[in-house]
Amino acid sequence: MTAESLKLPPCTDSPLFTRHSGNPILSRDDWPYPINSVFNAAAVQLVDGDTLLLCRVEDRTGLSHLCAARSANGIDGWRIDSEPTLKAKPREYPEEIWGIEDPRITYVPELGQYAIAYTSFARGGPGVSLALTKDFRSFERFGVIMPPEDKDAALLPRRINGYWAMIHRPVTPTGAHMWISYSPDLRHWGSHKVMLEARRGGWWDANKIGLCSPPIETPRGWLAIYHGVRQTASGSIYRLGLALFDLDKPEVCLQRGDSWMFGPEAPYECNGDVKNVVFPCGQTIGADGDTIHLYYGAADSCMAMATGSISALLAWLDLHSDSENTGRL
Ligand code: BMA
Repeated sequence: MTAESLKLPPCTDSPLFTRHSGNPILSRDDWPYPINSVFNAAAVQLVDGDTLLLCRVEDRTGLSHLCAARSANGIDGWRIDSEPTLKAKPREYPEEIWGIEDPRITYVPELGQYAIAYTSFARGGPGVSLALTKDFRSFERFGVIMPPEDKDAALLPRRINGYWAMIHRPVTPTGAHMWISYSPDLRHWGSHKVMLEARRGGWWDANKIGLCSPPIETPRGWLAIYHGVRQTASGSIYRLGLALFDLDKPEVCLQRGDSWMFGPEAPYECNGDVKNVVFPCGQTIGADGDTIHLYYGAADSCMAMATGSISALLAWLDLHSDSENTGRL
């Protein structure tokens, strides 16, 4: 039963993101080859101004690969690669035998390359793999950098105190929390630290949390949109929350929103292969340096876009912080 089918008015107390009127912006009917669904795309603005979405595409075997779609305005006129852009290579990388999923892209100025952190899926469960690319046509693959069970990873765009920093979401006996790990070379990872914990109990983000799009660097800190999962008698609900982390010590949470600020309400978010899911893996920032174009998978079936503002998100955090659950206590 959705808000739509109950004829409830849409929730109006969270106007932080406005859905594009043309949503969904990409769905399986747009694809140049037969697929089941397209969702959970990474996003980046290329130097020529095009928006590139690196989409998770599930074919009709049920397994996923990644496929690039480019557009001049980030909304329509998508030029979609005629075949998969990045596919599992299970002979070389057996940890990808069940496909690759949910990428996040970070442009790394020091390397002059894009880093793609993605989920590789195999019998041992999901793990985090890494690849570098200059052009989204050829890729340098690093294989698994965080063993199962782990996912929802993104690289920070610059070194922190000399080390690369990767946010990820391992599942440990204490739960599914966000961690950060450091590396001198992008291959060997250590100094693992918990960044943010699932809140448990009745909270909207009680059961699992994970990073959405790569964090946005602001003068006040790394601004991170994360997903929170609440398990209910009729399934999981995936909603979005906000947290701010220290620029020089990103494992330190400075502020964490109390309520969710975006959740499944539109029909394409409430109905699909997996109901009640909004799942962003990327955003682009407008020329004003403030507007966020948030790209998100909806109901594990299609891609949608919503627009927000960095300054409005920071102002909201000041009004809605939950000081007891930043992780600093
Ligand atoms: C998560 C991931 C996402 C998916 C979501 C909802 O665990 O697997 O790819 O969108 O579940 O099914």
